[in-house]
Amino acid sequence: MDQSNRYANLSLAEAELIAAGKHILCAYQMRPKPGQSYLAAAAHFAAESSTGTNVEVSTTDDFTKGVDALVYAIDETSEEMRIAYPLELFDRNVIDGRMMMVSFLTLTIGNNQGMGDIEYAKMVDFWVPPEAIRQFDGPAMNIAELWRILGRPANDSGFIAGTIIKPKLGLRPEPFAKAAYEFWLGGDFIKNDEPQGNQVFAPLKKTIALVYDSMKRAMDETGEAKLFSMNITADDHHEMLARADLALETFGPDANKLAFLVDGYVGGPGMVTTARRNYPNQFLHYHRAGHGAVTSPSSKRGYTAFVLAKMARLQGASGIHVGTMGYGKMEGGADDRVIAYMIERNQAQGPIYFQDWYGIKATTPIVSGGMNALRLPGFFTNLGHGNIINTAGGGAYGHLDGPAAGARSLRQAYQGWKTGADPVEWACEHREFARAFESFPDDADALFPGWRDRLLRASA
Ligand code: CAP
Ligand code: MG
Repeated sequence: MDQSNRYANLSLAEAELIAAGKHILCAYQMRPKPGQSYLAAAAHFAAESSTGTNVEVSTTDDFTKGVDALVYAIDETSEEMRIAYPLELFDRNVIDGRMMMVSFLTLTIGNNQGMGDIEYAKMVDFWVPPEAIRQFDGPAMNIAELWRILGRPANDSGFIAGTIIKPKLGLRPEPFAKAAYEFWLGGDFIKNDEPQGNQVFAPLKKTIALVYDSMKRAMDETGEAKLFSMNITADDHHEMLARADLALETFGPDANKLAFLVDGYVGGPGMVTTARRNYPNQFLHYHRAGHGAVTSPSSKRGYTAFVLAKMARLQGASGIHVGTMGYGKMEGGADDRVIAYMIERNQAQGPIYFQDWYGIKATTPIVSGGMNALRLPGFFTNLGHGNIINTAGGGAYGHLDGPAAGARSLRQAYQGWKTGADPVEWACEHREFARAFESFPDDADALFPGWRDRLLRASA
């Protein structure tokens, strides 16, 4: 059934929709199944994503039609489709009237992901009007709070050297806490790896107490504040709260040095909001494990990593993993810097829409995945700054001289980049950075050909 006379209006001007601010606009890459008219398939997509189904129903009235989602632009050649969703469509909390991310997803990336007449559709960008931005929680805090705790100015205070306790699983409490202590002797920030929690071989109650002891000893020995991002991911809301409360009680006077990590993609919007609303004084660390199932360029459905990050800022993530923009081990490319710009700036141009965030707090880019000191300089140059949290697991625990040296090599990589120094020259004067070349020789050969002769000459 061709519903384009109801669910499409190609005369709608995007600029007017933006000026009016009464719709959330979504841009998709969409291909209909063979034999379908592009516009008819798009209209059916909009119907299924708002007020309709595959047939007319007798209960529809004029009000219903007034809140139809409308296809307002299509380009069959580039397979682009843009839909305007009236704000009235989205569910609101009964407790405080605010909007919820799960409703945005249920409508815009819901049933429309499995329709019989749609080959595939993937959201590549969306635009949120001021009214809707005000209706989401947004971040309670971000890297500025962490810089303050680290004793730095709250603006433009640069790189936070972090790691992930590795191996990913299999450490009992004592070796886990030892690994944390050793990194903290040289670095700032440690996160649980995304699956680490309350495994039977590392009961959280014992582990978190030992981790806090490690933090205190490292702070005493270095004279520096340290940060720990603890995983509170769990199916049960009450389990999340139990883990967070246990950690806050354990850290006591150092509770401000505790961030809470949530595996936000697999956990879903509810889990993110549980952390955001119950612990607004803790940095909310959004780990996106699993996102590749929909965000990978090989996936033609779902939404992109850019869309995921934008949703995370609306929901109130203090920081979210943005990938390594082609410099690490995960999928991604240099242009992914737009993901960082969209979450850290008050205004930014996305792939389709220009978004003004109207002053809500930024979400901090967290850069992780195969990173080490050698890969950082190119990353910083591509991004244009180092106001990020970097978590390098292999890059710290794979350093030949141990985690503390690995941590120092990360810090030195940033310091060298800030000065504009040639990395190999910088290595001649900075031992831990130099030893990263020997720790990760394949990277060194690929990134800095001829480094051995230059380093060895300098040390001769
Ligand atoms: C990195 C990491 C991170 C991924 C997340 C891992 O470890 O801990 O979870 O990088 O990817 O488990 O692989 P390494 P992203 O530093 O040892 O690679 O940040 O792209 O979501
Ligand atoms: Mg991990």
